[in-house]
Amino acid sequence: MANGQTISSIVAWGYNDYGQTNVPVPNSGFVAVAGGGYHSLAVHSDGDADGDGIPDSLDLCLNTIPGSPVDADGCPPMIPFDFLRDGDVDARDLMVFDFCSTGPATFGPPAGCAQATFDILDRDQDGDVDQDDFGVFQRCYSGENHPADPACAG
Ligand SMILES: [Ca+2]
Ligand SMILES: [Ca+2]
Ligand SMILES: [Ca+2]
Ligand SMILES: [Ca+2]
Repeated sequence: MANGQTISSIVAWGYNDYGQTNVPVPNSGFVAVAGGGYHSLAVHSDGDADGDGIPDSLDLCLNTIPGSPVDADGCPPMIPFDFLRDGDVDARDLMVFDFCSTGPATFGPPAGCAQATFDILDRDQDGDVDQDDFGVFQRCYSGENHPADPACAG
C-alpha cells in the first residue's frame, strides 16, 4: 500500500473465539493492518489534535486542554463559565463574561449576548450580571490550560 493511502473498510473472518473478527467501529480510515493467531491490529489515519486519547473523528471538543479529564466524546466535564468547553476557565471565558455583564439592576442580556449565555452568567438569578455573579466567576477561574473544578460554583 502506498504511503498516505487509506483503506476504506476492513472485513474479518475465521474463528472468533477471542473476538478477533469483531472489527471495531468506526470501520474506516485505516492505513495499515496486521494480524496474528490471537489478535488483529490496524493503524488509524486519524490524528488526536488535542492529545486527550480520543481521535479527532470521534472528538466533539477538539481543543481540550492538556491534563483535563474527558468523556467518551473527548469533552471535559461541564464547568460553570467554561464557554469554550476546553476544560479551563481563563481569559477567553472572561471575555464572554465581560461582553454579557450589565452591572447591578440592569436586567436582561445586552445586545449580542445570547439569553442562554446570560442565564449561565447570572448565577444568583436576579436578572442582571454584576459583581455578585463575578464573585462566582472568580472562584471558578483556573487560568489558561489549568483544569478548572466542575464544582467551583458550589
Ligand atoms: Ca482528541
Ligand atoms: Ca477533546
Ligand atoms: Ca475555557
Ligand atoms: Ca445576577
